[in-house]
Amino acid sequence: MLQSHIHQAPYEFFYLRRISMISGNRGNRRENVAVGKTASQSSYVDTSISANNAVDDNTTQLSCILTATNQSYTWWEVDLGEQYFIHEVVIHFRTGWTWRRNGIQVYTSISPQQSNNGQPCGEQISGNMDGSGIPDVPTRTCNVMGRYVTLYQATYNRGTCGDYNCDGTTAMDFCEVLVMACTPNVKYGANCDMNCIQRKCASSSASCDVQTGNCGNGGCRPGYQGLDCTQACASGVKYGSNCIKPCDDRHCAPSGSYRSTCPAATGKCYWGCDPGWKEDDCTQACESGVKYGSNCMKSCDARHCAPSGSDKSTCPAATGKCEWGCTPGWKGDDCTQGTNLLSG
Ligand SMILES: [Ca+2]
Repeated sequence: MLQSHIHQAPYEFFYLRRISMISGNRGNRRENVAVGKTASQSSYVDTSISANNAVDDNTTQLSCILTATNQSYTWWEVDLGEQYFIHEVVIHFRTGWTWRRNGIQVYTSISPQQSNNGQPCGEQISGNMDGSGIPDVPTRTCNVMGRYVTLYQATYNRGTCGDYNCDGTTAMDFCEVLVMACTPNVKYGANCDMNCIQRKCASSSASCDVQTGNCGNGGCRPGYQGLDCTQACASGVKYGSNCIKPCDDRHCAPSGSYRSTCPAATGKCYWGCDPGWKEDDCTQACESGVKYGSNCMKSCDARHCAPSGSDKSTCPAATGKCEWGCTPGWKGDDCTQGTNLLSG
């Protein structure tokens, strides 16, 4: 079997060695975070064919890797340099060497593995030992945080051509491994299809959790809720930041028979507040004994209430009504109308 490798090398590697120096289209797949990272592998047939050929942004047949044949297992691993929320891994196999596919398992991990101990991404690449039934570009879904991506192969394979060229054993032979991750602070979600910029976070500089889009402690802009603040408040039911304020808790003044609507952001009452309440959403009571009336515009001290003995009248927030009537010269429930003015 060793003999066959020696014969095999010139035939198989001429193109790989020559083309591996050609640079790829770096930068045009912003979410493939494997491009340009550092790869290693368990064994080589020719060490001049770099493990990095599978992360050089060239998916063609002209820049590939090959682990050695006649091993009990082989692995290839890329270090992404930092942790990413890895959505999926896409493998571009060499199309002429299909018997080096069956049984490969994709793993992710936080620390280097170089084995089969990582977190599996979906099912094994599986079909027949000659590779029939296995696509040229399979995809495996991970949806997990990871820094390392490992392809591991311990399945003995063989092609059907009948000579040494069809020895597969546990060798792997692929041209590119794409590690599709959400671009940090740009996209989020399992499919990387959510845009951080479309969230309604309270702070424009809020972080963007790569899995959930969580806006962080700052919460949501008024009128929105949810971890990623993309869900509007239930119309006419809740309002405000994170939609925690019930519309029914407001004390809006009606306009005739019309009740105010409940704007999701502010909850503002269109026609002001019921007497005894203030602020745009009429949820704050007048300061007790100091102000009263609609929107708390009237001062308790400006009334001319008659005392009862040494007791001064209280100041009901809604009406400001004097309990024991007015001092001479004044009238009205809150004793703010001068009788002299009317008689003059
Ligand atoms: Ca490549």
